[in-house]
Amino acid sequence: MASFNQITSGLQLQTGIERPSKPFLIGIAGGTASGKSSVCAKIIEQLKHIDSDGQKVVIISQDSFYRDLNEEEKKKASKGEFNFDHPDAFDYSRMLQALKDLAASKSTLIPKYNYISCAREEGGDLLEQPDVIFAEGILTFYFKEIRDMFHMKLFVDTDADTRLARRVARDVQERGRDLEHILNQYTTLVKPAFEEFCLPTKKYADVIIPRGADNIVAIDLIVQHIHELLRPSKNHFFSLPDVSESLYG
Ligand code: UZR
Ligand code: MG
Repeated sequence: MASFNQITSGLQLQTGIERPSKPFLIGIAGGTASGKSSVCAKIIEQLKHIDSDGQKVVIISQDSFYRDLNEEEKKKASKGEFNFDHPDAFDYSRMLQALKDLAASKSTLIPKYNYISCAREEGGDLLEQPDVIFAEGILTFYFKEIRDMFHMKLFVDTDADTRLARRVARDVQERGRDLEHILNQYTTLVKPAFEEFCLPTKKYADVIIPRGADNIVAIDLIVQHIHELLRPSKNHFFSLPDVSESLYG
């Protein structure tokens, strides 16, 4: 397997290559287990069907940008006492840099995060000049510099009980946790952090999607809109229509 350094040095060779048009960045936020990844997957699936130009579409997850923990923090994490829902848990500058690279049509290396060991794995995924980037995560709209990079912002608004039910199932099946640990972490850390840091970012969304991936009408409308924006014949790819003009003009 290639080491981190080998991949990053490959990356440096790549980073000088510029594409003529800029990629389109879509941010997707929402509480834990709200269905952010499923909404992205459904939008991408539908876009594939109607887009004959074959745009290169990728999803990046804020979870990939959890920062490395020190020994004390690792001990806390193993007891379910480290707050992964707090903005400080993320390597904000690394995520910003990755988005800046992609926005400038440069390749970038996305780190790989392991939920079971709660640590970054060696290497990462090299993303090469996508046309459309979906960036999803609980706090994607929290950091202003990251938030301001998105051409479109979606907030997935799923009821808290539905989210908790899904979170329990997912953490047991995929992340090897027991019920007591999950519920304790949810009530002491996940829920308060959602209310303090994630929910207030809903106001930045262009579109709020109730019920998440089940909301096929909202997803249809968003797909149509993205398709329109991406059509090569349209000049407003990067200058979205002026709202005041379209409302009152
Ligand atoms: P989504 N998370 C973990 O459970 N373990 C980790 O090592 C890293 C993250 C959780 C995190 C957050 N919180 O609620 C969730 N905790 O992943 C975000 N505790 O992922 O948006 O897919 O639910
Ligand atoms: Mg997720």
